[in-house]
Order: sequence, then structure tokens, then C-alpha cells
Amino acid sequence: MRMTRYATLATLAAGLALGAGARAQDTVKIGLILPMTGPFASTGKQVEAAVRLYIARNGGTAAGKKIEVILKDDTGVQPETTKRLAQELIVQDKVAILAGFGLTPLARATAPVATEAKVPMIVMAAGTSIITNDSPFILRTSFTLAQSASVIAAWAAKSNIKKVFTIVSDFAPGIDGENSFKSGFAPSGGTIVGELRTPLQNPDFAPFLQRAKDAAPDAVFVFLPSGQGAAFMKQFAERGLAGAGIKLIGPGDVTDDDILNGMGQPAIGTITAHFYSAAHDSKENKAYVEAFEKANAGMRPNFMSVGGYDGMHLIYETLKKTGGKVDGMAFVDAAKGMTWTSPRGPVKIEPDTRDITQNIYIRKVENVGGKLYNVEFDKVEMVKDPGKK
Ligand code: VNL
Repeated sequence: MRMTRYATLATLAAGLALGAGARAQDTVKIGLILPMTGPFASTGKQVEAAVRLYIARNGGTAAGKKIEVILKDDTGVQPETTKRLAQELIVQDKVAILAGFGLTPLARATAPVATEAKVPMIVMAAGTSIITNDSPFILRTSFTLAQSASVIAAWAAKSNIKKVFTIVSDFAPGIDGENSFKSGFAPSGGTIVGELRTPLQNPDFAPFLQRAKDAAPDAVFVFLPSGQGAAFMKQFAERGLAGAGIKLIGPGDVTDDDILNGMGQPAIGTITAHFYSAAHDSKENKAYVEAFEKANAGMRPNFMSVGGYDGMHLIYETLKKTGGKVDGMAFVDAAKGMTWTSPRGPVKIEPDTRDITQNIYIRKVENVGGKLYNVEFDKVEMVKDPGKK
């Protein structure tokens, strides 16, 4: 009796040890680094919610592997912090994949870590063209500023907008947006009557808007990072630019779905080019918005969320192709060329650049049943990043 009991316990202990080992191998750990606090916390909140939603809707396993997400808050402003968190996730937590990256400087600082450790790095939010050149282990499911800025430039040129004043946030995606707007707009006969760059943190837009108004353009082109649009919109109205007949155009970051409804009247009529609107008319998007709002106390998904959702889709589908293995470059190779229907529409991961190709929609802010939405009225299909050298 005692012997049996002893044997049983020993077997049980051995079984537990084996189980733990087997469990570790059966798990794919994803280190998700996002700005969960600080000035860009809305981006972190949206991407995290979408990652959780993807897992809830598709199950906690992929190719037989348990998916475990380890979330780290990098507070969004210190590239060195993001890089250190990535190193810790790889060395201590043994993550197989890095993901997230709310802003360009944070993604760029981390790229060498991915290269050195041969760990795939899924950029779910940041949007400067050069990022995918920084490491052969980077795959992007967000967007590039050049995609949306080039499309709004072409639209402006054929829409009787002749003089434009540009205002962009003074960091990499702002410079990308400004350059690609200018190179699309000027050759088609447009004139840039002024260009200003606003500080990335705590910007006061009033003096910039006054100078834009004094230049009497047909339109102001604006790029601001997700989260800053409401303050800009308020001052655009208060400074009398709308009243002076100056249109507001740009990439869709300024009319971000996360805060658009709260902007009220001043936002109505803003025309932007972007890859995602919560009002996008497709069955995939209707189901996405409904599930997202239900899981997040009514929060409306924005463009950042879709980068997170599609990033998870790319991870799940690639694991299916590799039989659940994440061997650095083999995983990246398996992800190349992947196509699917996202809530945003059709997308593709370009095999040569590892960047996302997607439709860019032209949208106008309208009141739809008492709520403000970016209503799509035209599109350019499957835009490859025009910013790739
Ligand atoms: C970036 C681009 C960040 C677009 C954004 O919001 C944005 C970036 C935080 O590449 O850093 O809307």
C-alpha cells in the first residue's frame, strides 16, 4: 500500500515535470510592446484590445501551439526603453516573436535586437517607410504614411485644390507624409504656399494655424499622430480657418475613429485618405466593429487596432504554414506573400519588402445617424508602399 502510494507520487511528480517541459515547447510566446501609458496610450489600448479580440475569436492555439501574449508598456516616448524591453523579453521570457511598436523611433531602435536574436518582429502600428529596411526579421501589418499621403495628393490635385499649406508633426512619419504629399501634389500643378512642423509632444497648434490662415491656401494638409486630432480640429475651427473656406485634408490619422465622434461639428467635411474606417462597408468589418465594441465597453476600433488584429492573423496563419515552428528566417519566409481579407479590405505582405499592400480609401467626415464617421467615397486599390527606395 505504502509502496504503491510512493510510486504513484513519484510518477505524478515525473509527469508534472514532463508536462511543464512539454507545455513550454507547446507554447508560442509573443512579446507585445506598446505605449499603454503616456501621450500615445490610446494606440496601446487599441492595439492590445485588438490582439485580445483576435485570440478570443480564433482560439488560444494556432497549429496546436498555445499562444501566450506577454504585454510590456514602453510609455511611448523613449526608444531605449522599448529596446531594453525587447531584449528582456527575448532573454528572460524567451519570447519567439516581438510585436507592437506604437511609434517609428521605438520600432527603429528595436530592429537591431530582432536581427541579432533572429526573432520575427511584427510592426503593428508605426508607419514610416524605412522601418521594414531596418531588419530582415520585420514584417509590417500597419501602413505607411506614403501610402495615404500620395493618394490624398493625387485627389487634391484633381479636385481643384491649387494652394496647400502643410502642417506635420516633427518626426519621421510627419516628414514622410510631407515629402510624399509634396512629390504627388506639386508635379500635378499644385503649389505649396507654406510648410510647418509641430512638436511631437504637447503641441500648441494655434500659432501654426494662424500662419496657415494668413497664407490663404485652398487647403491645409495635416499629419498628426493618432490621438492629437481633436485638439487640432478645435483650434482649426476657433482660428476661423474653416470659416475662411480653407479645407482640411490629410492622411486619416487626424480623424482617428478613437476620438472622431467627440470632435463634433468642426470635423465635418474633413477629407482624408487612409486604409481603415470603422464605417468601412464589408461583412468582415461589420462583424469586427461589433465584436470589438462589445468586448471593450463600446470603444470604437480605430486604424491602429486593425494593425494589431492583422498582426495576430499573420502570426496565426504563418504558424499554420510552419507547423507551429518559429525559426526566425523560416517563419519570416513563410509569412511573405500572404494575402487575406482584413476588416480594412484585401491585404498582402509583399515578399520583397515584407511591408503591407492595401487599399487606400478617400473618405469624408459625415454625421451618420447622429455619430461622426469617415465615410469612404473612393479608393485606390492595393497600394504598395510608394516610399520604398
Ligand atoms: C506613427 C505614424 C505614429 C502614425 C502614429 O500615432 C501615427 C509613427 C501614434 O510611425 O510613429 O498616427
